[in-house]
Amino acid sequence: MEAEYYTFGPYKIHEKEVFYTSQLSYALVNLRPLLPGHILFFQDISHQLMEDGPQAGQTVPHMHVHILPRKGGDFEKNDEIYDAIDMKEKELKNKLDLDKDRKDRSLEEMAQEADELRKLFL
Ligand code: AMW
Repeated sequence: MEAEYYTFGPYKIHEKEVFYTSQLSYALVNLRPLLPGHILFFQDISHQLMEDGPQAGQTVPHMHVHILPRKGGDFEKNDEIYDAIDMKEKELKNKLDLDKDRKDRSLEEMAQEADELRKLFL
């Protein structure tokens, strides 16, 4: 059977990366998570209600919400996570060297995480 793909801006998202769907929403694991469990969520109503587009710091032109599970001490200064999301390609890249370990994950690795998360919605 042919795999189903979802659209995320210019990207094709393999169904194995998607762990939750409803009539108006879907959620997928991240190709380059900033923290373990960093996932992306899409909901049909969100673009009417929320900040969208490059002005909101988007790099992928498709309305989405980041969900990042936080742990004490994951960032030296708690709110640096927001800078990491907004400016990861710029100043913080040198300061925190966040992208050093940020490599594209394989479909297998993402599918494994999505399988685990999917169980939460059974
Ligand atoms: W933005 O800067 O648009 O708010 O965030 C885009 C997010 O999408 C980043 O966290 C990035 O790692 C993630 N991402 C980009 N391409 C893919 C993909 N093909 N599959 C899953 N996540 C992706």
